[in-house]
Amino acid sequence: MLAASRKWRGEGLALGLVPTMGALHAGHLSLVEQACRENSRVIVSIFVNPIQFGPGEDFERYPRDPERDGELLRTAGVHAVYRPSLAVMYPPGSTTRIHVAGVSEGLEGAARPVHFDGVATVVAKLLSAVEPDRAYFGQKDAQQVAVVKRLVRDLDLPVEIRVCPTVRESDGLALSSRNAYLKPDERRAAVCLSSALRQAAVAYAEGERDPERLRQTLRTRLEIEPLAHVEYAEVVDPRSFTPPGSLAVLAVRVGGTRLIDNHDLSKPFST
Ligand code: PAJ
Repeated sequence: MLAASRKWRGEGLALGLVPTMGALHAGHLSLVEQACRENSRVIVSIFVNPIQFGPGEDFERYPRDPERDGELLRTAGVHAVYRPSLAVMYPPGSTTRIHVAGVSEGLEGAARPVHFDGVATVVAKLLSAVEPDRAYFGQKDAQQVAVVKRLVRDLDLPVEIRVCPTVRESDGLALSSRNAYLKPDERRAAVCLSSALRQAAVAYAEGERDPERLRQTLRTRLEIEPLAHVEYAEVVDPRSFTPPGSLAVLAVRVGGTRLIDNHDLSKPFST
């Protein structure tokens, strides 16, 4: 366990953990703010986790800006930043991986086969190092939330998983470290994700429940955007990540950048 965690737990202080891969933006900071409201002490972890990136994905070029991240976290009032090295997280000979069967296998899991084993493994390790009372995750990565909740339940991990709403730009684009890859015309095209979710939420509010027609509403909006290539656009159950349900989930390539977004269609879409 981290020394800071041991001290604070010993003093009976409620401890929150916000796991991140750095390149922090207002989405991450909203998790930090909620954690600061709900706990006496907050630890943010920054670790670009190699095992959740597949071959040919963006591990090497993933944005890294440790100084700026540190400054933002100091200003936000975080009590400690945990930046484990690769050698601490995965010493030579460490081969164990956690596979959360079922919920991790469709959609993102199908598109990125090693991704959720890498996420589940690193989240379990971070929870074990920090032993927080609460850990904070963004709804932006809805399937990650479902995988982490299943992991915590199945392994009886003594932590409460808190889920925070998606923070968006004023035109609706969900904040993401990967938005930095978008060229100006791609940035304009990227609004098609939130726009598709908004249109599907309007259809749902008007009474549409047919999963195929809701799916078609999403696809029709995405496919009019020439720079966008749809990987998946589905309406699923938020726990199992299989149809039927009311959670619209999207993965779209805009130019060379893969973007994901989601929205619970039973709620109005607001930015
Ligand atoms: P990362 O992509 O850095 O995201 C850290 C946390 O911030 C995640 O819980 C993510 O859902 C949340 N987040 C990202 N964009 C957001 C937005 N626009 N609004 C609200 N929350 C947002 O997700 C990971 O890192 C990693 O997989 C990790 C959990 C750290 C394991 O390596």
